[in-house]
Amino acid sequence: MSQQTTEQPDRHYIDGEWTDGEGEETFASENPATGETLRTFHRGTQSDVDRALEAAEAAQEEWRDLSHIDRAEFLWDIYHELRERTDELGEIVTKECGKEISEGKADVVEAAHMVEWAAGNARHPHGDVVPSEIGSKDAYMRRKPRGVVGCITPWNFPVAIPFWHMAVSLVEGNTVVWKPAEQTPWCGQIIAEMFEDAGIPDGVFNMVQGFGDAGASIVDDPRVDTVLFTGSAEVGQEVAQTVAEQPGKLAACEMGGKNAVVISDEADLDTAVHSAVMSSFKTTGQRCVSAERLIVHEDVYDEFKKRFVEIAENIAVGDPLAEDTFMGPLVEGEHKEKVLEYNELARSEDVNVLVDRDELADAEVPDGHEDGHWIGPFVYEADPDADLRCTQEEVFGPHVALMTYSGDIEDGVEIHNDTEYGLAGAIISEDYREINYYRDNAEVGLAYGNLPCIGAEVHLPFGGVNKSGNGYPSGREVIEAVTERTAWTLNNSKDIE
Ligand code: TXE
Repeated sequence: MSQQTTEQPDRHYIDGEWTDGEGEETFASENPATGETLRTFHRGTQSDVDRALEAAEAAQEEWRDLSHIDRAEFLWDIYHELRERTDELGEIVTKECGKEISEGKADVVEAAHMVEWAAGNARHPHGDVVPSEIGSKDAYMRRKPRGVVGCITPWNFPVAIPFWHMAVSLVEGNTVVWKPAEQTPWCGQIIAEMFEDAGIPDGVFNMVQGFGDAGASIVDDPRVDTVLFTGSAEVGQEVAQTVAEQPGKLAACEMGGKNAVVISDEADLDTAVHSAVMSSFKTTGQRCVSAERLIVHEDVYDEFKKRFVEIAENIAVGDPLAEDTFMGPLVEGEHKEKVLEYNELARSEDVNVLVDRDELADAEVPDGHEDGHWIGPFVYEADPDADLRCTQEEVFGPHVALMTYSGDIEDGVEIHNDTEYGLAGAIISEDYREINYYRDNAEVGLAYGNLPCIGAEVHLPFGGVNKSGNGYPSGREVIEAVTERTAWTLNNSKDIE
């Protein structure tokens, strides 16, 4: 890995070369647990994006002419590197985005899974042979690459999500221009180094570091055939609108949620408490599938509340590199402000606060970490019939509403679906009829039964419904956004039909 001195900020990777780019500005990546500057980077401009797109277009023809299997070879090298360097890279993920160390490593492992799946898929069938209406004809569907794919990724899975976007795109024969999140450029740097080490041909993979303006330049540019975006609902909607104005261009966006776990009176309470704690507090609530609403049947509510609150009061917040830490810091100061504002909003909306660890006691903050972006769980009871912003808007932190329902599972699922989002949700119940009802009626793209509302398997689709997204920028379905389908019919007889 390249070493950095403060005089030499890290660069963009464009057309097989490291470049400072055209801009004057640099920016820093910060360790959210300590506030220390980790590395500095050149900030990408529109002209850097322009050069990257030019390179990606120029590399298109040769890259698409390679076989899937040859293209996958580059990815296999990266797969092995991700596996061999999991501990080292996991530590960098933790240092840069603050998630606790086992999650930092899991981020790298998930990236390896995605790369393995995409590269392995090169040897699998890539279309359909279908019967023709006419006996003498062969009819089948072929896939072709769309061309240039623009990838815009967030900070919360800074290694896994970029590979979710890029691995399938590349194996299918597209070239890529990628902008990592501005909070996690070091992870971006390492991924670009991996592509360089794997010897990927010039221009096939390009990375421009920077902020939303560089992202917008990618989205706007007519040379981009598909945009893959994971991030906020606001930016995702902008991306979808811009792309809709350019005929022939596609966008697949995944934009978070206001996810819920329904806990039935038929639930095993140990499973329920474990699932709720993992769903709400893992990654300090900063997963797109994290649950901010727990909808509990009134018959088991008191017992559930007692156990959940006790854990939330005592959950270990601290140095994410320490093995006994459950929750690391929030990713940055600005994000902490946002979460605190939502906690304040909840108080002003007259909810009944049960756990309030907004400002951690000084004693809880580890030595040398006074400038970290610490926060503890905030848990409250809310009326599901009240129209509250705090139970409707995504907070992206350890901010959890407990709500009750009475009657049947239908009532619980009605509250579960009462949000504009639709990414993920879970049901905890021992009654298979309730589970089936939930599976068929929950308005989400990812549904979990008797499991925490977290986790993803790369060979499943990953995406939401309603305000949570359109298309699937991740998981196996990404192939639909990055390939064209040709319906091919071939006449095998001498008669012209
Ligand atoms: O997202 P942004 P941020 C949610 C979560 C979080 C909020 C804001 O609620 O609190 O979003 O997070 C790039 N055109 N999620 O600020 O701004 C940006 O540079 C093109 C949920 O990180 O959407 C970054 O690379 N690109 C989510 C990426 O978009 C633009 C995970 C995401 O940034 C752009 C992260 C523009 N106009 C946050 N503006 C999930 N789905 O899990 C910014 N970007």
